[in-house]
Amino acid sequence: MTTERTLVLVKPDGVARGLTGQVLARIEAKGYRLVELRLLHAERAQLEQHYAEHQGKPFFEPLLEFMLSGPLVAAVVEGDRVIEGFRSLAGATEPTTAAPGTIRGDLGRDWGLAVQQNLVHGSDSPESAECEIGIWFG
Ligand code: D4T
Repeated sequence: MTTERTLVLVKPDGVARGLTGQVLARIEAKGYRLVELRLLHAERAQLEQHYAEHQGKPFFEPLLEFMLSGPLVAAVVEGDRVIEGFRSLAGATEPTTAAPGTIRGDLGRDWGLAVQQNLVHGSDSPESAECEIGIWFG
């Protein structure tokens, strides 16, 4: 059985730029199913948990400040191999080099800041997905 759930975030840059609809449309057009959806302001404690692996890295504080800078959209998305599939839709971390056709490649760019503003997040493994869905949806 390969049906999975993944945690997707439309980060504050995506919400501020009015791209939430386009991101969700790409997810739905691909054939995945939205099972939870929420617009919220993140709390610092949630982000410290969500980005625990990056604690101590130079971009950690700028990353938290960015993620606290405005509302974001959290979604649980379901489908066969959706964890891998959404990361493929999102494209590479760096929007400058992300492939055209991907969310980051089509809609993102480098802004010369201390942290990448790359529009979306998607869980990278079943373990991360379970943990992250707990962080954002309790
Ligand atoms: P997320 O986790 O936000 O979906 O993005 P990725 O999976 O593509 O990237 P990541 O976890 O490695 O990084 C988290 C977040 O930090 C920013 N970042 C990352 C950055 O500004 N500079 C860097 O060198 C790295 C590695 C981008 C995404």
